[in-house]
Amino acid sequence: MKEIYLDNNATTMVAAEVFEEMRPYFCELYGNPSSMHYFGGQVGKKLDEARERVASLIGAADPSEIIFTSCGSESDNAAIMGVLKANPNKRHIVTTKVEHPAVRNLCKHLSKNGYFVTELGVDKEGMLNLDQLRDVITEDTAVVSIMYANNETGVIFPIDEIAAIVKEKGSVFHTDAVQAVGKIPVDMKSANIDLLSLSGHKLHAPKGVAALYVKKGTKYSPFIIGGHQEHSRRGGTENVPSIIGLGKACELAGAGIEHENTVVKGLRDKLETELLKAGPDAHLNGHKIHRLPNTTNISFEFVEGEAILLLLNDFAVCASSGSACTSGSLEPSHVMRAMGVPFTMAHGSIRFSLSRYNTEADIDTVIEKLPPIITRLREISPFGRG
Ligand code: C6P
Repeated sequence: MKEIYLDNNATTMVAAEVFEEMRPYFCELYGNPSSMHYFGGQVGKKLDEARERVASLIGAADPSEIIFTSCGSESDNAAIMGVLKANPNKRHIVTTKVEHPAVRNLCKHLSKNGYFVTELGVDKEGMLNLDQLRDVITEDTAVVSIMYANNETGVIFPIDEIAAIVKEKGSVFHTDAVQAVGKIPVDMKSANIDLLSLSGHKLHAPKGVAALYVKKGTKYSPFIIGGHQEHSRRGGTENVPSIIGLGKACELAGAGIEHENTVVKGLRDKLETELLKAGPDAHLNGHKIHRLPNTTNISFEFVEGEAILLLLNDFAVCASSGSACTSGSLEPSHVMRAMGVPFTMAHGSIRFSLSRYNTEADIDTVIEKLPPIITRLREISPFGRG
């Protein structure tokens, strides 16, 4: 049985074109891009091309603003730590209650180590109150780190407005755009974003490669200290094949962004509309409009999300109950809690995240198979409704 993969916010398939572009850089063109000889030099040129392709996708003014890293989590850590190290007199960080653990747990760690962290809440649709943001930024605020789009619900924050507020208040703005880049247009020229994180495996590049954008002029100290790689902003020999893959994936994503926001969104909307018809106890989590085109998060009240996923497995349907790195936890996700989703709903929340490789037949299978699963589980529900 071929899998119906609807967990693309967890990770994506490497695109065939990406794999082909990477292939020569394992066994043939394996030189070190920092080497003086011609053999390394040709790899260095390909690295420059990848940097240009990443810069182009996010509208960076200059490719030198892109630093390659090992994962989205490293990009997030490097952004926050890099700004804190460069601004040692400031001790305040502003973030939100719905960030990915790469930001949230780092901020928790920092709050136990001499920093003061303000976590902004969200409303029941997962949206921020921008007046509150304006109120909490002080002269002591070293960095504001707010995600572009939420990995569990797909909710998109008004990043341009947020960046403008942070600028007006004189602080530095980082956004975790790991889920946004490649799915919606992201443009560094039109926004006052100082630092932005993205990750390869969310946009059909391999796992283990990512990038951090640092706008020219931003005070930043390297997080990984080592050699002169990445213009002395990230030590360590570059993961050449994967970076080349990331470059190609960014080129494909730029060309495919319209498809994402028409065809993929159309499939997502069909799935969502039909599943919400499954009964009055099915609810959408997150803002109906301000959302990534590929993501829907639906709660099936009085049913365990993990049980739904297990039964979907029988039909090779792959989805998730939240983010991959917290799966297996019995607690409702921090995102559902922050949105005030009641316990009986938060426990039955399922994230479906699509990609350009999904077909109408995939969606039709889920629409056919899922409602009877919900009915069956409700009959044996431990939550008192059957
Ligand atoms: N979220 C999810 O299932 P890595 O995996 O380190 O390249 O990226 C981490 C990361 C950072 N920020 C956001 C918004 C993310 O969604 C992720 C990865 C996956 O939601 C795996 S936990």
